[in-house]
Amino acid sequence: PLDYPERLNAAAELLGGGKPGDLAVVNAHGRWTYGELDDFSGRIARLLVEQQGLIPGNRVLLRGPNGYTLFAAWLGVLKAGGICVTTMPLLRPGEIATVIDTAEIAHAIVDSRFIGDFRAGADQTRYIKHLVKYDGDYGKGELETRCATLAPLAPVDTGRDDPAMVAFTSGTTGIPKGCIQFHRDILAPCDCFAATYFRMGAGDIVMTSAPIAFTFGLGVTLLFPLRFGAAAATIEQPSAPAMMEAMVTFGVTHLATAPTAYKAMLSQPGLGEVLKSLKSCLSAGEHLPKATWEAWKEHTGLSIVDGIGSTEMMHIFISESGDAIRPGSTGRAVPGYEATVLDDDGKPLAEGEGRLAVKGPTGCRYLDDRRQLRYVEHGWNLTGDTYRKDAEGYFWYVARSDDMIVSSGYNIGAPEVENALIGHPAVAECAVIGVPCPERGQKVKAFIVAAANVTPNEALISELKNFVKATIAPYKYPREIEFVDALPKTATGKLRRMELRSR
Ligand code: 3SK
Repeated sequence: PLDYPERLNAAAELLGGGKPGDLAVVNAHGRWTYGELDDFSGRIARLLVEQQGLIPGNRVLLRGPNGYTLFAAWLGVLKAGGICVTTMPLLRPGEIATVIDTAEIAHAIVDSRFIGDFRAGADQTRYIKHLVKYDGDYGKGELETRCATLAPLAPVDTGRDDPAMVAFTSGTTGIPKGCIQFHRDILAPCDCFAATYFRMGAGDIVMTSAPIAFTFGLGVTLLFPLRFGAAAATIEQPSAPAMMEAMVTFGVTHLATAPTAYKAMLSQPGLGEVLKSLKSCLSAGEHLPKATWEAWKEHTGLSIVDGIGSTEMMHIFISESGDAIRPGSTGRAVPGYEATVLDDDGKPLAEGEGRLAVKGPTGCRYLDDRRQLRYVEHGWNLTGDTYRKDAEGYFWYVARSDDMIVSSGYNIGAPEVENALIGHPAVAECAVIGVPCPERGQKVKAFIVAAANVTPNEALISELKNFVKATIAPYKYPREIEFVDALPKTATGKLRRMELRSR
C-alpha cells in the first residue's frame, strides 16, 4: 500500500476517499459533504495562490479549534502546494512568534476568536505578510466572503517527497522543534496504522479531543475519516461530558482520546447512551494504565486500542487490537514499522528493557535543528521512552527515559507508581516524580487530583500508600503525597513532569 505514485497531492488523494454527496464533517453548526469540502478547499487554494502570491513550498500558519473551516483551510493549503503549520489553539504570543520565525511563515489563516495572541506573536516577527480571518464554522467570516466568487483551484502537481506540513512539538520541556512531513507521510499512518487497528468506512463517524495541530488529532479526525470515506464529528471544548453529549447527538462510532478521558467518562452518567453507537476506541498521547483498560472493558465491553506515536514519526508505530491486545502492553510494531529496544551501547536486544527505537515509512526530519542528531541514530528513531520488549514482540511501557527514579539503589519507573495509584477510586489523575532525599538519594512523590466528591485527608494518604504497597513492590510506594487541583500539562495533554520537579 505504500507504493505511492511519484506525483502525489495528499489533499486530492484524501478527498477522493468518499463520494461527493457523503458526509465529511458534522458539528453543532452544520453538516458538510465531501463535495463541499473539496469545493471550499479549492477556493481557499485559489485565494492563497492568486490573491496572496503563494508559491509551492511557502508555509501557511493555521490557528483555530477543530471544525469544517479549519479542515478546509488545511486541505486548501496542500492543494495550493503550500506547507501547513497548524498551531495549538492554546499557544501564547511568544510561542507563536517562535513558530513563525522558525518556519519563516508569511501567510496565516486564523479563527477570529484566536486573533489576539496571534497578532501579539506576529508583531514580534517580520515574516507574516498575509492574514485572513474566519469566524469558526459560522460561515460569515472574511475567508468565506473572499472565497465566495472564486472558482476552486485544481490541486497543484506536488511530489510524494515534497514537504506538506511542519508539526511543532514542544515535548515536555525545551524549545519547540518543527517536524517536516511529506505528502506521502500524510497517507502512511492511514495505510499502516488505521487500516490495521482503527478501521472505519462509509457511515462511520469519528470524534477526538485532540486538536489537528497535534498529529494524533490530525490523523484520527481528518486523515483517517477522509482516507476511508468516513466522517468527523468535531467539538471545540472536549471535556468528558461534552464529548459524551456530542457522541450521542452525532452517533459517533469511533472515539480517539487520552487515557484520562476514558477514566473520566467512566464516572459520568449516560455512558449507556454513548454505547448505542460506539464500536471502536483508541487511546494515545500518554501511557494507558492497565486498570483503566480493564475498567473500560468491564463497563462497556469494548477493548481500547492503545498506541504510541510521536510527532516526529507522524503517528502511531506500536499498537494492537482485538484479541491480540495484552492489557498493559502498548502492543507490537505496526505493519510497515520495525521496533526494538537498544541497550546502553546502542545494540538492539531480542528481548529485555532498553531505549525504544523505531524505523519505518515515516521518520524524524527536524526543521533546522541539531537535536536531529540525537533523535536519529544509525537509522533508528529514538523516541525518549524506555520499554521492555518480550519474547513475542510485545512492548511494555516502563517510563520516559528521564522518568526513572533511583531510590535506595532501586530503579522505579514513575508511570508504574502512577498506574498503581490510578486504580484507586479516589484518584482522578496523578503524577509521580523523584524528589531529593538525604537517606535514599531520591524518594517517590505523588501529586494527586482527587476524584469528584473526595476530600483529601491524612487517612486517605495512608490508604493510598497502602494501596500502592499492595499493588506493586512495596519499595515503590510514594513516601510523599500532595493533593493538587490540576496537573501541569503541555498543549497536547502530556504531563509536564519538569514543572513538578521544579516546584
Ligand atoms: O503521543 C503519542 O503517542 C502520539 C500518537 C500519535 C501521533 C502523535 C503522537 C505524539
